[in-house]
Amino acid sequence: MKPSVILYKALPDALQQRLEDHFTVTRVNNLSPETVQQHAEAFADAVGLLGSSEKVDAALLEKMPALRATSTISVGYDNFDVDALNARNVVLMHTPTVLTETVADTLMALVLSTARRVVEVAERVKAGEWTKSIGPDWFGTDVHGKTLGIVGMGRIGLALAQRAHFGFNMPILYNARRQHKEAEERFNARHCDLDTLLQEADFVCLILPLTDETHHMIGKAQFEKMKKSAIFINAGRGPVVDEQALIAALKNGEIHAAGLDVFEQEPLPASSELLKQPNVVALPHIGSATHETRYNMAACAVDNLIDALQGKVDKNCVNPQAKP
Ligand code: 8YV
Repeated sequence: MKPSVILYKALPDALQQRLEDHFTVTRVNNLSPETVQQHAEAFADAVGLLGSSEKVDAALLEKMPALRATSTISVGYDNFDVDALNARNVVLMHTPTVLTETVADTLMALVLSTARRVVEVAERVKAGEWTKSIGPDWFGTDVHGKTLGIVGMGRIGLALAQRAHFGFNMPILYNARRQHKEAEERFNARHCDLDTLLQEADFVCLILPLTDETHHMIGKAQFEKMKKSAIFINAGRGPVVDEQALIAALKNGEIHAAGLDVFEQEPLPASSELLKQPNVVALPHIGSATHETRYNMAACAVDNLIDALQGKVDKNCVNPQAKP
């Protein structure tokens, strides 16, 4: 008999097959209490859990006494209660490397589209507003040669620094808990405290995970320190930013523009004030959303689950001490 797992996200056929080669798979649409109730026996028997974005907390783990490994199709895992997993010796696997370059591309897209007002002017062309010539009201600001501030120098920050340094000749400031030798040696990045970065950067790019420490780390006081010409970019997690303070900073002209892939509430409500600001580019959390990368993330997550349930937690494991 194959061990049982719960799958709560659609997988490409080949990956679903790979999973089924190893496990008896129960496919559910979500992890709501109703779904768990409906499939109570499968949840009780499952040794593995695979999917993304849903909350995995102590209440769910109560219903899954046999669980030994969870595998998320994402690098972020703020939706998991890691303490609750540790208390039950359940490992959590994630996909930290396969999406790095794609998310860095998305960050660069936000930098370019906000500075050059790509979305706004393209919409004006579609609306038939392009007459014979265009004037300064269509102009943006330069990206090349401007100072890029990166808050959070992890894998994605490093990939962004590479693009900015080689592709756009941008001086780079970064704020991180530790100095990053590679970023400094390869991309000439300069480590500094957050206030210095906020004061000096033309682009402030946030690529931080959501933790108790980073929640609302950027708020009114931080926006006040930024240049009036600063462009603020966030592609980490929405709640790292106090969104009301961001809206106020945009409305009051304390910063110039914002490019956002993540929000405090997702999906972003259509009534959000952010959508009323002409100088905001809002994306629907598509940082890693390319065909290639989403496939690779799902493949990595399937392999991670297979590995974890064979006791292999030497890579991609958040809490290897909870060895199953
Ligand atoms: C995922 C992400 O697309 O990996 C992450 O942490 O935010 C995105 O790449 C998202 O979690 C949905 O799977």
